[in-house]
Amino acid sequence: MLPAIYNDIILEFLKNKRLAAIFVMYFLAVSLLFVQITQAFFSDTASSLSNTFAAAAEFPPLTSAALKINEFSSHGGASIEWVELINPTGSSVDVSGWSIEDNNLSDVFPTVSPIPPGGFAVVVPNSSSLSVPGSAVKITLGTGNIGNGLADDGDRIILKDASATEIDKVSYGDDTFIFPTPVPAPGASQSAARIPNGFDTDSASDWQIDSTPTVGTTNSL
Ligand SMILES: [Ca+2]
Ligand SMILES: [Ca+2]
Ligand SMILES: [Ca+2]
Repeated sequence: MLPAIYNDIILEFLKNKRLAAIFVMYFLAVSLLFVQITQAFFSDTASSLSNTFAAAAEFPPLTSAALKINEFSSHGGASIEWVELINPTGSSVDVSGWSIEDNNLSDVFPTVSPIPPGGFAVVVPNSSSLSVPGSAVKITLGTGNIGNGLADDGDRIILKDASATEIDKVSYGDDTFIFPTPVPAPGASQSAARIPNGFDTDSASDWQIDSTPTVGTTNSL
């Protein structure tokens, strides 16, 4: 039971519409003042007295300043292996003279067309008969395999620019050279792919096994 005085106030409220209107206006004014003081209304990042709210962490980085190794297929003989690169930048990138290496050897890229903004390239060994979409730049190595071949059980792939600066790298299977817990080794007809496309936090968790590889096109599962 409410004390009698509250009953009186409620009764007075119901009888007196003017008093009710004043109360509602007072409530709105206090609410607006609160929003103005705290700046905590419709804002991505705001401080509200002792609390801080940040929305930015929920959004992954969309682009990077450099090319990425975006997908690779390593299972089976060296002649059917391939490595996909993505250019997530807003400018064309000429990878002529860049190199790719595994746990054993480095191969220099021949002269090729620049990779357009948002475009793909596919690195294949000299003996490859892989069909690559016309929209992707095909980089056929003149020196045999990708390194000494990408081992099925585990290996590493390192991309370097023409100045031998490391641009991106990944290790998979039993090769812990780059990641302490490497990307799982793809099986027959599988690839390992960055999901989402081009996503890079320098962690093996950026990668997933894809049973329907997307050579030269956008990764998706
Ligand atoms: Ca292999
Ligand atoms: Ca190798
Ligand atoms: Ca792909």
